[in-house]
Amino acid sequence: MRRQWLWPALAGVAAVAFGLGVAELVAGLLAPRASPLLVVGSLMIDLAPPWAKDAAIALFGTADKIALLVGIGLVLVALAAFAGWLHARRPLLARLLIVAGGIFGIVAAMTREGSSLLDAIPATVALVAAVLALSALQKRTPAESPRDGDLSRRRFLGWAGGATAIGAVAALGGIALQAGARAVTAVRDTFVLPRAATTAPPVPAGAELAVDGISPLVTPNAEFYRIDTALQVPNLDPTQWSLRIHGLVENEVVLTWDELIALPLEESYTTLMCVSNEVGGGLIGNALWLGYPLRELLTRAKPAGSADMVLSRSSDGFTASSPIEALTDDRNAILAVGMNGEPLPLEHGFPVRMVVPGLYGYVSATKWVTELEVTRFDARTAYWTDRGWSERGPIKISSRIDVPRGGSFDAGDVVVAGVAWHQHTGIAKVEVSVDEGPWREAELAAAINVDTWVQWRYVWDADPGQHVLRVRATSVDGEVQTGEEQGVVPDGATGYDAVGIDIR
Ligand SMILES: Nc1nc2c(c(=O)[nH]1)N[C@H]1C(S)=C(S)[C@@H](COP(=O)(O)O)O[C@H]1N2
Ligand SMILES: [Mo]
Repeated sequence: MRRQWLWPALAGVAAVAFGLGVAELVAGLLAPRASPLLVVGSLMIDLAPPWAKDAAIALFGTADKIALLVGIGLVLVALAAFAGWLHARRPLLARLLIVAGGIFGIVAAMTREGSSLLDAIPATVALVAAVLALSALQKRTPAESPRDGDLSRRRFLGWAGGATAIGAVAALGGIALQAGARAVTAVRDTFVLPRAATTAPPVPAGAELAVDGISPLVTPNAEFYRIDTALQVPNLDPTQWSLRIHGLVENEVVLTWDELIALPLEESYTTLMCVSNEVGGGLIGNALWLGYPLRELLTRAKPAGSADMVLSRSSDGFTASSPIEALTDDRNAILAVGMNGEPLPLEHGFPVRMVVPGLYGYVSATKWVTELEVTRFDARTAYWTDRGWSERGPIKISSRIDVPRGGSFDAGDVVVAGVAWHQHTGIAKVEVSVDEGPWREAELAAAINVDTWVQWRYVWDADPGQHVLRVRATSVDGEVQTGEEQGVVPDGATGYDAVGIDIR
């Protein structure tokens, strides 16, 4: 009877060990920077008041981080034991306690710099696995009767020990998988971008309109959309990286990282966009890239006159087919190493990616790029073209209403604003129409260059009632955005972005 608290408490500890172990493995596979233990540790470091940090360093010196993790571990064991004890009495409360712990882990993961939705998965897995394991183990806590006690005790210890062992093995696997990603993160964090030999012309005054809720002219890296097929972000050590240019060329070229960053690098603003962006969607972003012109590298390789395509390949086997003229004409098609003043974030292609103004990402923006094969469209196909997407992907002229995105407003002046783009051509005009009425010209902000989106705004004198706003853009070469609706497959969506507004 004395031990009535012991078995449930052990069940709690084993269940939490199982859950966290499995979560480490999931983190290793899907989200190497979202190990629940480590993100909680990082959150504690962020939240700790300065005196606590000083005290920890005074007490533990350089072992302060180990001390923190050991401390978190002890608190976890205590909480897990308590949850187990509670589960034997008030199962619902115990589950709530574990769920609260899991949510704390999710918040910790999501508040890390550059986190994505994937980073919420490990802590979610931990909480679900721990709740299920705890219910299962609780049912097997030993009977107290002297006759069956011994056997059921041994059986319980087998189950609890088994769960803990599975957790431990999973955790070890997960930690091994995470190590590679952490090593590359460390390399990236200490890498200082070389200075640009050619800086981008300053952003013109008036390019950024002061409208609440409009897309920022330059998209912060943490908010930049991410699209790729990489379940695990490739971990490329820059010192091991090289780019091979081969195929229909006179000279095969191999470029190493040291050679690349020693070249005169150029800065340029380019707006990148995904072909899967629906009209009005968010798969578009503008950044200041730092890189070296692909044109120069291809000149070194001397492509054959018969070549009409460059198939770029990433370390994880993704391929994109770019028309060779887009990489050899005078546009800023680059091999990029920097994004908004930082080394490329891991998810955006560290250490090296391509950026080509005017082409959708799937035919040009290869991240973690390691190979360029100079070839022909009739000889090679690329990852997405094999899956039904168009062989060529020039970006279509388009525009988006950022504000208002619905809702209700008072009658009178309502500021409508957004962005418009036709990379490598440029936008000449943006117009707004209310309830399919006449198109009225909006105010167009200065453009950074023809490869970037441009902001616009329109002051609408709104009458009470339900209204629908539409926007359309006209490019510098006179092309007017079509209202004909087409889905994203096979070569990008068309149609007008439309927003319903209620005016009081
Ligand atoms: N290696 C690799 N590069 C890739 C992709 C990919 O799946 N793998 N996706 C492409 C697509 S479809 C787009 S839209 C852009 C997105 O780049 P971003 O994630 O930096 O915004 O990357 C391109 N480069
Ligand atoms: Mo894309």
